[in-house]
Amino acid sequence: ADPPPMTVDYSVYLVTDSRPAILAPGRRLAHVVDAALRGGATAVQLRDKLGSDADVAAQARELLGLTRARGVPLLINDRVGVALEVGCEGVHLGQDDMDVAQARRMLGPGKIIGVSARSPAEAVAACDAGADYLGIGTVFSTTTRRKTDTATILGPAGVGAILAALAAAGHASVPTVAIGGIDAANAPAVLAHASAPRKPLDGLAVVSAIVAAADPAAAAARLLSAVLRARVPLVVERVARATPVSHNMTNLVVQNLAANVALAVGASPIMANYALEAPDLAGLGGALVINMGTVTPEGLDNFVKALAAYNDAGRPVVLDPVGAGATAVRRDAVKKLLSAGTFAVIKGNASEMLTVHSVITADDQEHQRQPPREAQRGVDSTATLTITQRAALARSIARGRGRPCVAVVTGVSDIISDGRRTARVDNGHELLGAITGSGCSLGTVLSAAVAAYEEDPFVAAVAATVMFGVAAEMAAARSDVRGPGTFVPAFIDELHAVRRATAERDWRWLALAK
Ligand code: 3NM
Ligand code: MG
Repeated sequence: ADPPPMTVDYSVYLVTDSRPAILAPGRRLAHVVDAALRGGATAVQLRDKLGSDADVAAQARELLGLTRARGVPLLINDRVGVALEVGCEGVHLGQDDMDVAQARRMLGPGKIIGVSARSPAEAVAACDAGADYLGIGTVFSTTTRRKTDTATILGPAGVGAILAALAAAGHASVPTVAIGGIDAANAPAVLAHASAPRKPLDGLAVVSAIVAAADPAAAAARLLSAVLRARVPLVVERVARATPVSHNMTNLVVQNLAANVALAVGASPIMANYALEAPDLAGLGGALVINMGTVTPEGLDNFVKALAAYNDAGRPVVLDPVGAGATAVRRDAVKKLLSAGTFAVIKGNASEMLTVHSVITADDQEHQRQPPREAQRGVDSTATLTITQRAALARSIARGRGRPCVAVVTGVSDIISDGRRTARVDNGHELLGAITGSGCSLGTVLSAAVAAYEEDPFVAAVAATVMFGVAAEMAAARSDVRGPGTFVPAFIDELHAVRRATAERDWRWLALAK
């Protein structure tokens, strides 16, 4: 039997175009695709209307080497025979191309067949015929396609109407991407206004926004961040509805703030540092936060036992390696914890994450016990890494050593990576750095999000980070907030307000999100 079609992440769907008007002369398509994949493109379609089948097949083989290395599907536009010949993951068919049934007969059930749809009728018909996903367009006028091809400018509202029709026809589960004139600037509007309540878009398909970009990796990353951001309300709502247990083994300083933050987002906090309770608590279906803010031999032993209990129960664990590089004891604690079990999320500032990284990559040799080059004072972040370096750090930790996780490197810009996708969150406020326990309570929000949104811990982590940062901005903007002291209660209020607004589908607060 053929394997089932791979599960595809359509978030950022790159469609190629090698014509000089789009792909600047002197640039190679493979380089652009490689950069886009690095930036976060999650699917690729080779679209070449001009070349011979042999040329397209050769190009496809080169791109397949890149996409396969990243677990991303490669589809070919129109030319079913070429897709069959090179063995890529599927095809994309326009309304004038081969019909779905015939393509299915040629390709078999294991391949992905996408179809372009310009109207509710075309969309429903394509799903009835067995399309695996739809490209809905043209959203905005674009010069990438000839004018005669893009007679139907749908606008975000027109896309929304097609989505609503799909839901009404029982096709809500067929993934959809919008295409045509989309870029990082208009992506938020497309995602907000083109999504019917019961049928949100699964992603954005772009040609020029990536292929013609000066920096295709950055362009793909910006698009990915926009798509992920649009999923934030989903996660916020899920946390509030599921009221997941957030079991915190944390330091004395932050217990109260972290528990209040958990309550504000709708989670159910349990502050319990005694590991013998962990098996019972793990059975409640929540998540555990291990916060190294206070390390003692007894504490570390409790961490290790609780980690095992949550791993055994298949429940997520968040590691907050507070002050990881500050002392040899803490560095050893990180080492012990990383070898004792698996973490769904590891969150720390750049200094802490540099230490985590050095522990993951160390060869267990004595010279590796030297403190990391990045000087550390107390638990404050002193590392001054560029965004690119932070992204590389997050990606490398996320890939781990056979133990993948979601890595969150906090800072003015927070970087989140699962090794395959990397997002940047610019929300937050400097007052978060002026109070104690803000980073620790982000760990608590992360735990609630990964517990409630298990299907994608990366999306959960992005949502938690956005929600946290947006609430800080809203609190800091309040006229009753005059400094760190008044900020704390306002911050808890605003986290709670985000949750309430989400329940009422009043997502104006998302406009704050950068
Ligand atoms: N298909 P850009 S619009 C390939 O409407 C394609 O089905 C469309 O290019 C459709 O992102 C389009 O540069 C071109 O606007 C999209
Ligand atoms: Mg076509």
